[in-house]
Amino acid sequence: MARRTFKVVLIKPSHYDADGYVIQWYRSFIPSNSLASVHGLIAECAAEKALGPDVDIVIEASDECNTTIDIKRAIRSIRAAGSGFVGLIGVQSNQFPRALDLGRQFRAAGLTVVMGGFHVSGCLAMLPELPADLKEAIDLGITLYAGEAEGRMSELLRDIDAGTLKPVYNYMSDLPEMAAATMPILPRHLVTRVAGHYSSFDAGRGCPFQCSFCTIINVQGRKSRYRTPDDVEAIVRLNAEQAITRFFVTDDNFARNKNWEPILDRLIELRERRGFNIRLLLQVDTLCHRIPGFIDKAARAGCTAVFIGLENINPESLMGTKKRQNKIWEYREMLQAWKKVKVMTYAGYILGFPTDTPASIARDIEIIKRELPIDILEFFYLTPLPGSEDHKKLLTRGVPMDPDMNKYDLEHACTAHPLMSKETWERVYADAWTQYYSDDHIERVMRRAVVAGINRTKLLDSLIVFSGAARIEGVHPLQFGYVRRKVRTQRRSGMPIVNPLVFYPWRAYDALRAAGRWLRIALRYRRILKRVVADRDPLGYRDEAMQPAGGGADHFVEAFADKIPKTYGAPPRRAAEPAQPVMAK
Ligand code: B12
Ligand code: SF4
Repeated sequence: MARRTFKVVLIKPSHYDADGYVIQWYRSFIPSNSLASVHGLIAECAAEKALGPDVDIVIEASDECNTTIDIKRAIRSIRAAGSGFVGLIGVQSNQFPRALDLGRQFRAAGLTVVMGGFHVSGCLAMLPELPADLKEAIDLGITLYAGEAEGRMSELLRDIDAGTLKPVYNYMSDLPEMAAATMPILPRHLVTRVAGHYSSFDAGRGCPFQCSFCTIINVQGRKSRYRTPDDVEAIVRLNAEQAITRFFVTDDNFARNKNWEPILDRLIELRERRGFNIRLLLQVDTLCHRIPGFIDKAARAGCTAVFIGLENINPESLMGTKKRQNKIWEYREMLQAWKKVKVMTYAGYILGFPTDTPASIARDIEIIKRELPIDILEFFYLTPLPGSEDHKKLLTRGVPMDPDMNKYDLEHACTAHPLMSKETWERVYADAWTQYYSDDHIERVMRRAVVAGINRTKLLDSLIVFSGAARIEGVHPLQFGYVRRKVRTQRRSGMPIVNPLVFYPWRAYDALRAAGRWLRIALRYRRILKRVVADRDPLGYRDEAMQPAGGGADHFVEAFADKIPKTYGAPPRRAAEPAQPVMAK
């Protein structure tokens, strides 16, 4: 039989900005683990000759956050091969409209298109019937893939090749084992499109907690599944062969991965005995400091930064969303424990819990600045993400939610708030960034970092990005990248393609204005750092957040004393001091 090629074009879609242009950068900030996972699975099918010995499976993968997709070229390449398909990878709800626009163009050219990711999986997991947007995709002839593809990718490829593809594949009730699962891996030329050349892997999936705003538990399950230390070592070695040793470990809560210790031990061994220059970004919970040895081992394994879902400091809000595991009286100790091992902390903070008001939010941010030694704070709207319990409840009760999925990016108000109008909530979100990233607080964070011995240049870069992304570029830092691109012809369907004579002058002005604003922030923060370092005794700096936890020093615990639940280890419940609203400066 003659040899033939089966061409696979994998695209991780981005989403649209307010003007309808694709959010895209010359270099993105964080790698896509969904793309690495699906790429790894198809590369395995290629190596195993899943479509027969005479068929070469050829993959071309792109992350739209850092690459402009040449749709015509992709169509030509699949047509030239004679067989193949387009995979729309890891499509989140906010990326669904963009994914649909891409899918529509490939379907118009008669190509096979398969879409997977959290929007499809979350909707199929939680909703009694397919929502209208998923029905639209099926009507266009796009196949929907719900659930994880480990152990079953070759089946899909064979269906495509044989022309027996189904409209929907639903594996939501069959979560694959992670031990010895296929490795997520991307070739070096794709990893280098991410700033700092970070790649990614998930050492486990699933989370035991039950936060009502979270989709993860309903898609990946509440039982943790995890890779073995051998698997993780193999992923690290495979990447190291292509000179990649920095990783974002995407477990939503690595501290709850039952294999965390042997995995970290193995990474420590690679780092300390075998000379691997490993760097890790981890996501952890607020109780990780209670796990003996966890923080020390994470630091020794190369962890330089952690993402922590702080979510809120008001116990009432945390209880309301079933985030019972977050105990505010532990926050300071936990943050100090990371500081002690020189690891930078990024904390997520959600705005718009039912009891939040502009005054309470402003007060709480001021308390955080003063009393918690957080380096970077990032804000999100409380959002009913499809796939979450919150979304399902609102839908069942008929509560209106924004029908535009492009807005489900945690940067838009998607449903009504009981105490704040949409406009007020939006103002509160914008003000939160300004309030936290005030110059006096930047100085405070840098002073604390100098005392802790945290890498100053890295911290300065992060402070610049997190301070400017939402305010200058209008995008959340998690979607940020370096050097913004806006492609005139890749606009949201239904929005007009602007005449080049209008578009390019507008774009030049837009880019120059943003560059000027970035430069101003960068210079200002550099001056602050210089001042901090030039201080006569920078190591002698002390403030409230650096005082030992407990012992009457954490005033914010007192402020919320009457709301603290009666659980084990909680400080005694008593009437709270009436908290004075502190307005943003
Ligand atoms: C790492 C991560 C990021 C990274 C990288 C994105 C990525 N997808 O890799 C960054 C930091 C950039 C990011 C950003 C955001 N993220 Co995010 N992120 C995650 C996280 C923690 C892990 C993603 C992952 O790697 N999962 C593992 C992979 C393997 O699972 P998967 O994508 O479902 O893919 C499997 C299957 O679905 C299937 N599959 C997927 N695609 C395809 C395609 C085909 C053809 C086939 C056959 C199969 C298939 O096979 C895969 C392997 O089994 C998830 C939570 C989670 N636990 O998954 C949130 C999550 C995906 N993010 C979410 C959100 C909301 C965002 C943001 C909007 C804001 C934010 N606060 O994080 C931004 C969006 C910006 C952007 N451009 O992506 C939500 C999405 C919810 C939803 N309903 O859409 C999640 C679920 C977390 C949550 N809060 O609930 N994120
Ligand atoms: S928000 Fe985090 S801690 Fe809560 S259920 Fe989801 S993954 Fe687990």
